[in-house]
Amino acid sequence: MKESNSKKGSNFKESIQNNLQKEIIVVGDVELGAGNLTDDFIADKAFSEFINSLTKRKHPITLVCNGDTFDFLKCPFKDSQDQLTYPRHITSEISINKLHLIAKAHERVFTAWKKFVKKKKNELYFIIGNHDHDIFFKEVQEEIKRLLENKKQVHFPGLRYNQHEVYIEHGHQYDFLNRINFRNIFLDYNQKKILNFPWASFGLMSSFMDLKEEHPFMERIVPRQLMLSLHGMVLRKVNLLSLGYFLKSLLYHPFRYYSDPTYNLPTKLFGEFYNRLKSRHWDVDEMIDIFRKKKKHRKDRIFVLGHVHEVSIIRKRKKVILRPGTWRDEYLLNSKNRTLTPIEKYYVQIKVEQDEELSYDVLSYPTKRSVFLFDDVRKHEYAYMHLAAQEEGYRPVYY
Ligand SMILES: [Mn+2]
Repeated sequence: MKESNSKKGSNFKESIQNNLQKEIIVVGDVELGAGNLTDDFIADKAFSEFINSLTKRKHPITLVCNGDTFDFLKCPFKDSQDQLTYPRHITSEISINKLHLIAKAHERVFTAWKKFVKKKKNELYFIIGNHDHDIFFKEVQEEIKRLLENKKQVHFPGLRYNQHEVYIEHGHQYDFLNRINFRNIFLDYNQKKILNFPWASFGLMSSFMDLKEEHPFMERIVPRQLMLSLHGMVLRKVNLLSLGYFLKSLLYHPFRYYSDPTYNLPTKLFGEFYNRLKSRHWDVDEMIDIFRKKKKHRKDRIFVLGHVHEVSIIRKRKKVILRPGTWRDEYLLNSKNRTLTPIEKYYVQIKVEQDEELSYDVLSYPTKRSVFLFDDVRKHEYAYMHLAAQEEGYRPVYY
């Protein structure tokens, strides 16, 4: 991907100003958390400056946050004794409690969004991803609007944005482990409405949060398999927890928690598991293929997907699939010299002309970060959590 030059961009903007109807900007997988050890977002300075730069542009801007904007899944809940816990039964009250922790930990971002929608020409969209299913609660949507002090220009279109032949979706519906049953978004539990998460998300919340707090940096490293191959202890813990959760889901939970619908046996999912094991079919890039097959007949021209944290432009005939990657803190591990290079932040830019003509690009938003050494980080994970936050100009709340 080519580096963008913001100066050049603004000249270009002025020269085509007359024809430009609006600009659609898409960011994905921002993953704002509570500012604790399970929160992987530290780019507050860069992200808020980026939003502020959009606010300053003269033409109308539609900013689409394409799912997993909020990391509700890994975000703790603060109980009445001020303890941080990870409950499994998520009511709208619990989601709003989490939202308040997120808004406090990332005030700069909320302030930037608030200023962005103060301009009447701008629109802000939040699409739902697998980390922010909590947005399905109308109460959560209302609370976000209240925090951003705007009712009219803050939108929650559900799973997708689809205007001007532009189709934007997070993409977890093409990932068999994380997709949701759209007909059963909520469950009834003790006369309360709670979120019905995919089996993998329930497992993450109830089994993996201790490990994440113990090794908060390791999960920021990709490729994950390579990281695990260099960190035997984390590999063993992940394997043990996964196997444990799998077996418990199968043999224990359905009986122990018979009346709790969040422990229902995911028979369909296990069927798919079994088929995949049999055919050794675990292609990582298959999401795009599934997406293509399902959306083949759509008339849209530009598709934007997130979820897998990849940056790419894939053209086929007159259509294009764009992926702007993630804004959370992530590192690429080099197997030869065992260095960790911070992954750059990207966004999708789509220009809609007066005659509905479209043009697009995937651009980087440059930040200054240094390269870490894997073996140092492995030894001093917490120290490097702080160092990374410091380099991004972020002050964590809880570590
Ligand atoms: Mn996702």
